[in-house]
Amino acid sequence: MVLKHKKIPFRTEWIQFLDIQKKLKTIGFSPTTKRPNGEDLCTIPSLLDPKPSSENPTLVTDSAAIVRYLDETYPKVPIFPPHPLREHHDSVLQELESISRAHFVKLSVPAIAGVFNGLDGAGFRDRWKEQLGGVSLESLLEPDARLAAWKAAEEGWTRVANVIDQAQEKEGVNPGAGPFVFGETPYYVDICLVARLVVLRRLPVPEVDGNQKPWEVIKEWNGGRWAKMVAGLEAAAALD
Ligand SMILES: N[C@@H](CCC(=O)N[C@@H](CS)C(=O)NCC(=O)O)C(=O)O
Repeated sequence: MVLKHKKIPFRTEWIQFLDIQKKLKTIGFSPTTKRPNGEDLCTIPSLLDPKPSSENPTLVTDSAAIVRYLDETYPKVPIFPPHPLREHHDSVLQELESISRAHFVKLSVPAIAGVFNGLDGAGFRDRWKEQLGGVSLESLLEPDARLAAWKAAEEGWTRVANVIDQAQEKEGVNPGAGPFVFGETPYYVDICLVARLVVLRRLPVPEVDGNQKPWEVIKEWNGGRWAKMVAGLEAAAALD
């Protein structure tokens, strides 16, 4: 989404989940992090920029590092707002990260597992069970767990909305000026918010209850602000 937003031409290479380690190591990417058992872990997204040359490309891994690299290397369309908005931008992002870890993972990750087939699906489920300290993705789909996750997600997004409202008030941003955190111009934080929402819209995320379609519910949260933000980024052509 950042590449699209910055209008940088790119090609996506899709990798089977169980091939990620081998493929990235072969290209020469360094591990991003460690697994709970201490082993090195290479992760996607990873970026290969044929710059300075295709024989000597720049390799960047980890989404935050990729975004920093793209903004420094291709500054024409900035992805971060100027100061003092930058501090508020980062506070909203931090709040989003905290709700993502706590709740989003419980809704979106089981749904992502649902679209994998065969061995890839099993590998993905095992990796997440390890990440979640032994909690299986199947157990997150139990009705009680699912309803608790939806309730927590709604509360979490309301916390994010409050942080945005406070930032807008402090900086004199007119909320009517546009659907994004700072009005009419989208920044990295808007892309991150929309990316989390679009997963919940596109994937077969188990429904809030038997009758409601998840996106129909999310659309109504916080006075419809998230639906407007998604539509705004769609209009800015940063989404498929
Ligand atoms: N901090 C990394 C996390 C990325 C991440 O966890 N990627 C997962 C897939 S969503 C991965 O590549 N896992 C490889 C594996 O488990 O083998 C980022 O934001 O880019």
